[in-house]
Amino acid sequence: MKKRIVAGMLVSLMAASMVACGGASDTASTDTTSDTAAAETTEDAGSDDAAASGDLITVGFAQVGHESDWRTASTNSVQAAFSEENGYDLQFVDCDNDSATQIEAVRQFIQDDVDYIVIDPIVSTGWDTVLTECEDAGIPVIVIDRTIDDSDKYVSWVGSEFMNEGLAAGTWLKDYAAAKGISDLNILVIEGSNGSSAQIGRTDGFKKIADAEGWTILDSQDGDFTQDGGQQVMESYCKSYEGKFNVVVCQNDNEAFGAMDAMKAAGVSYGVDKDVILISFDACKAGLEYVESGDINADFMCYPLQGEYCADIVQQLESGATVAKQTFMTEPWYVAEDILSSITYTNNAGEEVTEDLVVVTDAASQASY
Ligand code: GZL
Repeated sequence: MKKRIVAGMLVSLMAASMVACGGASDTASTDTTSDTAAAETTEDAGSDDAAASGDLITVGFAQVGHESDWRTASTNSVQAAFSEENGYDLQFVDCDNDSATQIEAVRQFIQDDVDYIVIDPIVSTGWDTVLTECEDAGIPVIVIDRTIDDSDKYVSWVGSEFMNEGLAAGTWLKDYAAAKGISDLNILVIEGSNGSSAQIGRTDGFKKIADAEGWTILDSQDGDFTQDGGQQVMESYCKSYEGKFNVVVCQNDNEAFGAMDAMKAAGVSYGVDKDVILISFDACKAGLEYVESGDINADFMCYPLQGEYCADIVQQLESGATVAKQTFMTEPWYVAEDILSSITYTNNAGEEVTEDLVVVTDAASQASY
């Protein structure tokens, strides 16, 4: 029986708002695999009488850090979903982009005997040992956002298909350059935090198109998903590749903000019909405002508001339902100009997909996170 903190006030758990297994909203789709074992594990936790007693469900959340606008939106989403009035006692740890700190946080959650553990893994490997410890302790683990690639000892994952984000960006650049009559593409990439599944997927997806098209990627360095990182890498690029590049790919908006500052200081223009085509990922509000102004040519959304999906999974487990092993966010691709209406590419599942491009309006940028 898991220890639960009796609520200071009568709490109404979210069972009624629970999403049935396989249910998908307009920003998510689930795969067919499900995980019954975890539901049984949770039933063993005595969840049947918890709701009756109004106990809070204790959730330990080991968050990547606070490196970007995306991360802030992600943290706010999880904290809102796992609030006390929603029936939770959320133990939140900002792991400051440090993997050792993150593993330590998970071990502390085990010692604290929380009911559930939520992890946004800074890097995708090095997880099997501590996930085995969670399994041995009978604590279900839910992974959000980035993926864990060296262990499947978790109940469910909610996040994005990063490879498709990279494939979409490369496909858009191919079609955009053709439409603009630009035949020679010399590309600089500012990658996200090395070893994160977001960095791996966006890098590999974009490179697949680049290799197929014979593009030259002059350099690809780690900007750590931060504005400072993007600025420092771009300052170095402006010196090393002065006059030799006409495309910059930043693997998140905060890196793009830093890269813009560096290019401006170096006298390099960027955006629609400028020296450099600027591509970004995340599509946060500030990023889309730059797309709307034409400073960023295209911004590939990565949807951060995953807290409600994660809480729905907890509620499904609390009620003994089976849960989908994976829930994918569905994400629009934003562009500054309406010269292309859609892109068609073979996605990471081997399916040929055609996806609309969204020309950013004030409504779209202000509606973003
Ligand atoms: C992607 C997420 C990445 C964002 C960055 O899902 O993990 O980390 O793209 C964030 O903005 O820092």
